[in-house]
Amino acid sequence: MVNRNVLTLDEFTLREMHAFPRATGELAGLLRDIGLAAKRVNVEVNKAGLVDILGNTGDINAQGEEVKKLDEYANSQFTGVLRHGISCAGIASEELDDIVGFDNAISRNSKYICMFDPLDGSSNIDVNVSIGTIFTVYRRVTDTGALVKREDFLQPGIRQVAAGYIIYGSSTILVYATKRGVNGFTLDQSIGEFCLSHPGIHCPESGKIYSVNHGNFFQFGTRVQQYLADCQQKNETNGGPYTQRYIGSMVADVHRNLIKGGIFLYPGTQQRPNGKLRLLYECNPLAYIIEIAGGKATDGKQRILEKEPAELHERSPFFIGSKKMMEEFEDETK
Ligand code: P6P
Repeated sequence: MVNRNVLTLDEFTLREMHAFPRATGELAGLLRDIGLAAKRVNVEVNKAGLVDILGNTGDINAQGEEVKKLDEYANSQFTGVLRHGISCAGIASEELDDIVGFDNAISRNSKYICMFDPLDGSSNIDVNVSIGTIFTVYRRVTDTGALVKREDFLQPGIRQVAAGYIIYGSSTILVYATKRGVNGFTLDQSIGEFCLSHPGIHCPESGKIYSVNHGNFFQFGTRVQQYLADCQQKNETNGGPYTQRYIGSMVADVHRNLIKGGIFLYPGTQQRPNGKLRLLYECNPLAYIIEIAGGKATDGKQRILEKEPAELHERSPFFIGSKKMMEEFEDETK
């Protein structure tokens, strides 16, 4: 018997709103819009193998990467619901070269902006491996009434109002954080609603999983190489043994570590000193979530959330995970 007393995402965001007497409902509305787009993307991801939506569009995105058809579809869905909602003044996306201001009276007067990677891990689409969406919400810093500007987006991660991700996998889960906590909602296909399945997520202080692409090992700095070698030498006498897990979809790797404990590493290399991952709409949202859940996230030198972004699509080395594992990593690599 399914428990129908479980809160849906909409019910939960409205209940959270009551905790803030001056809340206008805009954030709750924005999160509901994100949930709607996620349900539409989920339908296409689930049947991607059956319809002609796999593969590439032939276009190249802002990152110089081939745009998969599902990437483009996901981008259009998240952009569309936010443009037609009442809570978002503009967006930035991994799939778009520049910011997009929503030029209508309601949107221009909205106080939030949203940034997202509409489909992270898209190289896994064609082989049925979990993929995800990552999103973040900020208050705009320019005056409402006018179109948003780049400074509304180039804000440090500590100013995030909310951040979250959706994983389209064995089940579809939406996890989002505000300063009040991290909560997970699993899609109940029978009623078409995200239902509260993981209330109050806390990242275990420690763990035994490390997640890295070992194929890049000889391109990493010597301190990171030494840390990874130490991970492989862990045993029952020194806090191990550790297990190495790497899915190739960061959302899935980070979600597993958030629930079970662990560390995810995407270091810089000689060729790419700032690594591969995007600060604004990949690193910052996941760093916000992990910190609210009790974990840590750095670029190897400083707290991710304190980095002052200079460019919309700038990259950052990324180390994120359980508090004690991150402290051990920092001790070993400083
Ligand atoms: P590599 C997917 O393309 C992604 O952005 C992350 O989701 C993932 O963790 C990483 O890149 C995988 O990159 O270089 O290990 O294949």
